[in-house]
Amino acid sequence: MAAASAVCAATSSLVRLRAQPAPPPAPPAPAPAGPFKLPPLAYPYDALEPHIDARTMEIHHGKHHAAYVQNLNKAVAEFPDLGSKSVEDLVRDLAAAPEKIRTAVRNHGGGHANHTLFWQLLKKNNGAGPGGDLAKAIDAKFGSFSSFQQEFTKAAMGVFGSGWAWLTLDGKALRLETSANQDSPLSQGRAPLLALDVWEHAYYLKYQNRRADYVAAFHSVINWDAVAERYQKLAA
Ligand code: MN3
Repeated sequence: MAAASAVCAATSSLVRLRAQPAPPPAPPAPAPAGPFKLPPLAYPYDALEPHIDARTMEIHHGKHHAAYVQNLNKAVAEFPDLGSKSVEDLVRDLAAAPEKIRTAVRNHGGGHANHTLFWQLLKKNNGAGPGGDLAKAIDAKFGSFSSFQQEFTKAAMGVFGSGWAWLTLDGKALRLETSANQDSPLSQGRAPLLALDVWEHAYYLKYQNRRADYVAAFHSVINWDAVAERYQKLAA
């Protein structure tokens, strides 16, 4: 027995010698510090179920939006003056951004601004539409709320590839428009009231290629109170 133990001990010290314990995994690189921050969602990831699923919200906010913020911070790192501007101001005046980072500001600044707004406009509405002055303006522009819904859906379906559908203010007039990639109507001098992300990352987990189903579901999670509040403030 003693001999067997000795062999065992010798073997295990050999094993210890040969197989050094693996070093602990390196901690993930800390996100580079920067002036722009990922705003927390004001509701849980599952708040929009079943229309927009929790897993999509978690990845969309925690990975995709976070990446836009991170890449924007990287872009502005050598231009500290830009960090004192709001992301909306950066996107509103792309020409003012140094040429070297103008495309990054357009893409990642746009991505940050667009998503920040998008999250604020989502809430299960149980079929309720807009009220007040916005309702009147929608009726005046589109004929009726249901015509607006159809037109908005058509616009969202018409975005080829990745982009956004928007209800914006052009001066004081409502306007339906779309943009490619992360381009924002802010860069065109217009104020976004309602935004719909039609990048596949916004819906693929639940809807795969069925953008029409996602756009139909979106109408159930528009926070019309928030949109009406924007209209009140921006069209005043
Ligand atoms: Mn997105």
